[in-house]
Amino acid sequence: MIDLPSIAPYLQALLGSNYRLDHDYIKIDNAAHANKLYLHGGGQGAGGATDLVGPTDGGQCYYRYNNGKFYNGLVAVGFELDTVPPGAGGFACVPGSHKVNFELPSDWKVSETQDELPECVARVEAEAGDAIIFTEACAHGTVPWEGDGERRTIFYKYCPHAVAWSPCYYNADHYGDLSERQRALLMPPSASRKIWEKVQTEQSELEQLRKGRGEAASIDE
Ligand SMILES: O=C(O)CCC(=O)C(=O)O
Repeated sequence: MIDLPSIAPYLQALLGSNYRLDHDYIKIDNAAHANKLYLHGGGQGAGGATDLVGPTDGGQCYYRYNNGKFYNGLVAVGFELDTVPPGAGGFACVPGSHKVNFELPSDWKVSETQDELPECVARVEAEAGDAIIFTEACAHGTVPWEGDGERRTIFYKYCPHAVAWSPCYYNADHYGDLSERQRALLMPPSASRKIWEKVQTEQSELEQLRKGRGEAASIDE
């Protein structure tokens, strides 16, 4: 799931070839969890000082297009496990907001019910099995759930290799049978993979040295 051939070309176009999986989670929307819509993210600091993802100066939620290439601080892939019919709820965003240079008006950001959604919000219907790919720089959120069943969504969030959102990193050794590409996607952040490999070698040399010292100390005792 983290490196599907049908998804990878989009991630490569939006993030360049050197990207990593930063974090993942599952979200369930149903009658018991029909949360209000809180539009968050937004390009060039549009989320503003009270943004849900933290006060944004445009730094972490950036979107840029230069010399024929896209640059994004975080790109999400949401796999819908259930069909989200029109009017039920689900993903929504403000198209084009990844390019705006000022904060969304605060009275647009929160909608307690679907009736309150501002006109600029586009809802996205989905069939079970669809993936919704979006840049976190686009103001987005979850429409309050008013459907019959429930919506279960798996999110994978990717960023450029030098960027980190989550304070926790994956350890590829904890997952069996990974391809080289999958292992590379799970690497902790660093400006280049070579730096990470060098640090790993130094760490294991250090551990060996420590072990050696420990053994020498217990012989002395
Ligand atoms: O429910 C959704 O698809 C929106 C999720 C969301 O806001 C996010 O992942 O930041």
